[in-house]
Amino acid sequence: MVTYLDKQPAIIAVMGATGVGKSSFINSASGHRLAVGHALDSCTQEIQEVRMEWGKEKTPVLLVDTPGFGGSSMSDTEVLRLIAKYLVTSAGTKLAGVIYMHRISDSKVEGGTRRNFRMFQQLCGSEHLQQVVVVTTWWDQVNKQVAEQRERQLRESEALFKPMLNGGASLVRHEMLQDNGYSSAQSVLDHLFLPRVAINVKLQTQLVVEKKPLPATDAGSIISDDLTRKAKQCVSRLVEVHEGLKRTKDLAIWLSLEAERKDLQEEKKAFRKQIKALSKTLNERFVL
Ligand SMILES: Nc1nc2c(ncn2[C@@H]2O[C@H](COP(=O)(O)OP(=O)(O)OP(=O)(O)O)[C@@H](O)[C@H]2O)c(=O)[nH]1
Ligand SMILES: [Mg+2]
Repeated sequence: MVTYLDKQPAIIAVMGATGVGKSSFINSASGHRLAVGHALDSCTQEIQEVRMEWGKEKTPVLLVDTPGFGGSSMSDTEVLRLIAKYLVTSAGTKLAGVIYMHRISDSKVEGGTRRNFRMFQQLCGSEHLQQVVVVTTWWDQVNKQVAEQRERQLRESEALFKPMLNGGASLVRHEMLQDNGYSSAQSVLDHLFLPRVAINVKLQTQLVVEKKPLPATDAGSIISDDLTRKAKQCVSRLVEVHEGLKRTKDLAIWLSLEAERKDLQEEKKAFRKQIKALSKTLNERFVL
């Protein structure tokens, strides 16, 4: 087991869907002023590193802010590529821990949220889960009883956090009401500093040791399978629309089908572009 040295910063990656509060959490923990989002659009578009010192021993820490999955201004492919590249180049060696943030104010855990979490699970793997903390945010926006009920569901659902928690991960709350969330953020970090070990996540092992291309890694294949499925759906709907255009004699129907055809062509182009971008990493060499 590798322990990190006092002089080397302990690297902690912060991940999660767009808008959950990753940059805000890093600001709370470190006193920095990273840009935070104002709209539904994703805010952070690059990997950002923030240095801070932790605890009485002033352990140097590098908090790594990542762009969120599920935003409209960056595709999941771009986000995963950035994270993958960081994990095998800049972070290079080992991580002190990984934080996954989830917004407790979301009334339903929908498909997109489940998918993001599945991707995160695949990125982490099932080893070293004691170095993973799932952090719930936005407690101030929900009635406490409702939020606690949701927290229980997150903890107990096999499709959500239960498998990771059983494997040793922690589920903790981050509340920003007092001292801009500073003490809450410090206690989140406590969960990662008690074991004092440094780890590689599964994505690093698959890219560096097993030399897999990104789309063939477990996290990459979630995106790649998803894109392929959506592209196929798009193509089969296009075939139906073409048939409809040939057959219809009704002008209003023809116009609406023609508008749909144009949209579908654009969608098809966008999926192809993303599939190409993900496969581009096939020829990339990630070097430690
Ligand atoms: N009410 C409330 N708002 C929060 C909380 N955490 C973050 N926010 C707000 O949510 C918005 C998005 O926060 P960010 O920190 O930019 O979220 P992010 O996860 O970094 O988002 P991306 O960079 O787009 O991935 C900002 O307006 C924050 O002020 C919270 O606990 N409660
Ligand atoms: Mg951000």
